[in-house]
Amino acid sequence: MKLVPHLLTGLLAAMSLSAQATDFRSTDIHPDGYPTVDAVKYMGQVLNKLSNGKHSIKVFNNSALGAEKDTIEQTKIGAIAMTRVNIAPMNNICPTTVVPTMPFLFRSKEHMRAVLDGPIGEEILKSCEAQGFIGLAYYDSGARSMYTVKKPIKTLADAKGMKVRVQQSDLWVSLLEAMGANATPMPFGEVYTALKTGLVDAAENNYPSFESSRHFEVAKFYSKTEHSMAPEMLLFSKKIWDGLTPEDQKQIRQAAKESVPYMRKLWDEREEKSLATVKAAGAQIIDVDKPSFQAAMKPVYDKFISDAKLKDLIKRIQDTK
Ligand code: BDP
Repeated sequence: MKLVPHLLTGLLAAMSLSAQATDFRSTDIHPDGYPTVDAVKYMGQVLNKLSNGKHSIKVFNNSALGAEKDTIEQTKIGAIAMTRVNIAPMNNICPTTVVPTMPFLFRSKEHMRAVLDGPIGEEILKSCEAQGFIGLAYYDSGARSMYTVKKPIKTLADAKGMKVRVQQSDLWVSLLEAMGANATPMPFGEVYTALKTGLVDAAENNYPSFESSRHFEVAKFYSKTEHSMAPEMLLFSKKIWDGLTPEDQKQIRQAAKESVPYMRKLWDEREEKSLATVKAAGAQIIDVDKPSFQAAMKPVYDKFISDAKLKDLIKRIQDTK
């Protein structure tokens, strides 16, 4: 008779433990070995340690659960716990995310990191909560530049009339239109075929994505416009978050933060490696007349940095040393 209550208590304890212990599902469009994917895996290890084995993260990479627009939606409704995406597909959803996406805003990698690590970065992450996302961290994404199939871009005039793939964001459409190009928004996974079949003449990205996606095989002219340093974001589902204990939440935040320096180290190494790989494969790295591109961006600022709050954020970023 005495055994029964003990058994029951043990059983109940086991049940409640297993009800709380979670393997959080996270997504990425990149393959294994890409810095974003490996950094989220690392975050999972840190979380597992911090939670004494209670929590871990399972990464579904290679667009296994869909393109970024889809995984953002799945995160919002709580079908998945976390998604690592570029900030661009959040532009239409969470208005302040246009700020770090703006063309020629950051002066350098160091400037970008200083801004995103500080109160401005925090403020922008926080602003996505109202739309159902807990912004945990930013990851690096380097500088994005144009690459073309047929002829190199050297000046702004060369971009005129080109069909250019962009991310699914109104800001990105305007940015390319300001260069005189025709913007075609589409998911990353479709770009290789679009370049190969001539559906688009060009795309734009950083070295690691240009290399890892093998776009360099079809678009050999990489023109260093370095027009945006739109970072990556780590977004957690608010719906799932609200059901976690404050302790869980603290551990997840800490694990995400700890994965940032790890990611940056991988990123810096990968940028160099990717550049070497594409060059060895015959890609041409071309210097451009950058001021002509910069000067063309005024309409993009006029259109997207319209209210006082966004103007203030831009000013504070420019003033950050
Ligand atoms: C890469 C980002 C990825 C985006 C992709 C794109 O890492 O999140 O999906 O660009 O252009 O640099 O869509």
